Amino acid sequence: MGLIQSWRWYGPNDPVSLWDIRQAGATGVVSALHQIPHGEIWPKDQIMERKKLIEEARLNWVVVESLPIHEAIKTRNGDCEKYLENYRISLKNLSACGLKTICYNFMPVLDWTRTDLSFSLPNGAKALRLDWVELAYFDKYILKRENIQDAYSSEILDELERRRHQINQEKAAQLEEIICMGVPTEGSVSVASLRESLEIYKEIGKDGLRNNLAHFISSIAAVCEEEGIKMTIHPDDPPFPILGLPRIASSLEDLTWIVDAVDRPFNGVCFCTGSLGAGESNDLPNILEAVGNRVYFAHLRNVIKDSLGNFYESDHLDGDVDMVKIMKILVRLNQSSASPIPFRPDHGHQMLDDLKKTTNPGYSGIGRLKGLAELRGLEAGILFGM
Ligand code: DNO
Repeated sequence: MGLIQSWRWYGPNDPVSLWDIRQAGATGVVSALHQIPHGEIWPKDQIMERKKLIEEARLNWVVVESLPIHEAIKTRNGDCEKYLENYRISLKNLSACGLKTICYNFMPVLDWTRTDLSFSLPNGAKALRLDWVELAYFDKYILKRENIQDAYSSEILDELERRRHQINQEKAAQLEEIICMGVPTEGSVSVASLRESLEIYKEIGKDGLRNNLAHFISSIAAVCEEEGIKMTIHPDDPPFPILGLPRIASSLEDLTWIVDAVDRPFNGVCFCTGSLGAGESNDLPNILEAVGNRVYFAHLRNVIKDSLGNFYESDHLDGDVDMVKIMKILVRLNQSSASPIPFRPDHGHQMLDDLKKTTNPGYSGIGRLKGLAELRGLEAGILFGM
């Protein structure tokens, strides 16, 4: 039994079509109803409509990514119970439509964060990149957060002083747009609301956020177990506290804390090699071995870091993540899993004809096709050699 080779599809507005996905060789689709505001109930008819579109192209909707967690749940404010109830209803509706694997994240306010969405590689392709100096620039001069010196190394702060005059207004506006962007189709946050959220999360801190996550998982446990749903938490991307926001899904210690907090099989992990791979001290094969029996979904991509911790997204098989080792472990986990584990090439370079197109950042067709082709070749080679 092989892994399910999958592909993220943003829905009918995605410039990459379902037929492109079929041509790329994926069989599974990972999708979400991005048009529904965070926290609102996903109605059965809209879920079925999406499912029908996917099945008409003879593909299977294998993972819901994401069923987003409303901020009221993350911060456990007065509206928390209302949104938990909505979440449970959405889960039941998804399950009634046959959707049983759900991906979510518990990152405060912002989903993944980068500072450059078109970093030029030596071969002319473009990649996503995070530059700590640019992030510190946003933090200090746009967000205007005070006392940021503890949040960055002295090398980064020195570099910031050296480089800050090179960052003109246009570059600063671009940085603000990129950092405040969440999932493109779900809208951005404003700097003002980000400031307010920072205050709220300062009070909550890491322990508070962990407790709120445990509360969330416990509150959906009964529904997940009745319905046979598997929840998979996506790691923090990048796996460091950014802009003073607490992080709780960044390391081996975090992920084991999460699976132990509600020690039931439904409480699982989306193993994202690119997110975890950006962490200096993360040993990915070790993490995958440790939480492997709870990994029900994988995002496979690679990163190359420099000595300051800056990183860019590299070719899927070529970077700091030992993808061969990871794939070997995944193939083994898959052999002992009750149902096949879906993986998707997570992000791809903007390359060839896609350099002339606008796609969702990281989600070009050709770059991901290349990633999928390499990854499925790797899997086949491992299976063949077994
Ligand atoms: C980025 C994605 C994330 C991911 C969510 C899961 O490209 O990996 O946006 O979908 O964090 O909730």
